[in-house]
Amino acid sequence: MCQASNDPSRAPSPQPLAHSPLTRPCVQERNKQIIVLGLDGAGKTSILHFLALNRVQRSVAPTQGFNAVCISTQDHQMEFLEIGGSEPFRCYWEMYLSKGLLLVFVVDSADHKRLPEAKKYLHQLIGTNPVLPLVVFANKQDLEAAYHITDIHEALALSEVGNDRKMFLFGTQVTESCSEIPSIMQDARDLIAQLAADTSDQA
Ligand code: G3D
Ligand code: MG
Repeated sequence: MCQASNDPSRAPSPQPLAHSPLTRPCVQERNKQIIVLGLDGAGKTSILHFLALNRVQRSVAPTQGFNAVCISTQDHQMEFLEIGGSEPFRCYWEMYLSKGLLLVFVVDSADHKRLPEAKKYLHQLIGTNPVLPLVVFANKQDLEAAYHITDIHEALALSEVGNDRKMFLFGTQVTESCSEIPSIMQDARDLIAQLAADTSDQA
């Protein structure tokens, strides 16, 4: 399915093949995307919907391809590009990451078995750029089996992401009990907006 080349200029155009009718790509921000990656089922789409709509959207279908979501804050408009996390889509990750402003990486904190796999992909990805900012969401913190963020930090070897990289880790949950956007989501959104603006200024 993936093209053989890793040359980003030859990467397929990021068509939002699957996005909720409630969320939309930005009109003009196409070349300034925040790339959202992580294994299938980690909660990438749920987090994006939550950040965009300030509420939980149930019945999220697995992302088949790309999911572009525009999120506006007071000062910024940000386009997030989620790429499907299942095997056939992972070979696209690196191509799009090379054009991204920063990487948002989502893990299911209760999926202990697949954390080594998530770690492997994460380190492959960030190995391609020593300064690309990284924001990790240790999601599904509501689940009883969820690892605490300190354990996620260790499981993903986040101390090894490089001294020149800005790296942040948030413990999150996207559940119906969140009637209002929790402050951690608000903080994450503000931080991502700031990082994206800084990286964009430097480009
Ligand atoms: P993905 O985009 O990373 O593939 P999704 O993941 O956002 O599609 O979410 C996969 C499943 O996990 C969805 O459930 C979603 O509702 C659920 N989920 C997402 N975030 C959380 C969370 O913080 N806590 C819990 N308990 N579940 C979460 P379904 O049942 O639709 O597969
Ligand atoms: Mg998805």
